[in-house]
Amino acid sequence: MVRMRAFEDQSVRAFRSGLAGGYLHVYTGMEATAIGWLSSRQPDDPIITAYRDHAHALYLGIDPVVCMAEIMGRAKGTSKGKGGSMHLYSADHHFYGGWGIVGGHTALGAGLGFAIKYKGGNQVAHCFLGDGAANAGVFFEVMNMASLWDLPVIFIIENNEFAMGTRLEFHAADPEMHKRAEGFNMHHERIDGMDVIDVRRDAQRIISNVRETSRPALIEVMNYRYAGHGAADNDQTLYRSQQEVELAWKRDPVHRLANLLTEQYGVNKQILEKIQREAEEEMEGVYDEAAASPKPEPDEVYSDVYTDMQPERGH
Ligand SMILES: Cc1ncc(C[n+]2csc(CCOP(=O)(O)OP(=O)(O)O)c2C)c(N)n1
Repeated sequence: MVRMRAFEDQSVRAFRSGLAGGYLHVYTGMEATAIGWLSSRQPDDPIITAYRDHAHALYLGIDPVVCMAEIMGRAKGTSKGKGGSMHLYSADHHFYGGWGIVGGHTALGAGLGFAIKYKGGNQVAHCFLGDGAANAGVFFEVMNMASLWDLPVIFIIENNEFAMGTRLEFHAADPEMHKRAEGFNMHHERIDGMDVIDVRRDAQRIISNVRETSRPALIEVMNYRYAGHGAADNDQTLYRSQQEVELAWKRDPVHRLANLLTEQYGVNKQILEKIQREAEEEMEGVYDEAAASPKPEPDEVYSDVYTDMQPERGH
């Protein structure tokens, strides 16, 4: 968790220094969800998420330098520097993005589930989405098809209480979003996403059930977004108070785990401080290495595109 948070601090630094092109959204405060959930997956389970994707990529083992290089638009980035923060990707790590179109990737999540079933595998597809994305029309079609076709896919709504500049109560007719699965005859539940141990326990139970039955599920994980929507969201007073954010920090998953370790397992606080320091130093190094790495060659713009656009071929 502390590595992810330190990485996010450095990614914001990259954005503010003008080294990160495009937009950037951090996962700070939500770490227990990705870690608790992904620690319960089978290593070859396919994973897909939206644009708040740094933490998932790191947890799945993608080199932080390669992730930071992508954020900075460098040649060694996961997508050769063409995707940026929202488009981290690594098929080798079973990580299928990183998507910017809100809700659109849920159809790809169902597709990952379909592929598993078609090939007769025993994997489960994990599709993370935001609470705002759960309002997109496509998601209702996706839930219907996933259930109708018995796809082994879990839709994990990371409910951080906000969708860009609006709050849950203002955008969801029923703020208990997991209940939407009822209309599609699909298992659903809401779980606490601020305690990494609890998330892991719940995820293990839910994932093994989906793996056994090949029936999809909709899980709403409650957490909180501490930072603005994106790195350029500087005026949050339109949708929340400072006091609310301060209260949420009291539930911080990193502090919660630290308290558990010190109070129940007798771990020395100095050890935790050392881990924290090492994570910060590591990510400062990641920033420097990515910033020093080369930019893509101009010709690279023509590769990995759908059509043949080589200028020498007259297109
Ligand atoms: C189809 C589409 N509509 C609108 C947007 C603009 N947009 C970007 S993020 C966002 C809010 C999404 O909120 P949520 O799904 O809750 O994710 P969070 O940012 O909280 O992780 C919107 C509306 C978009 N990217 N795609």
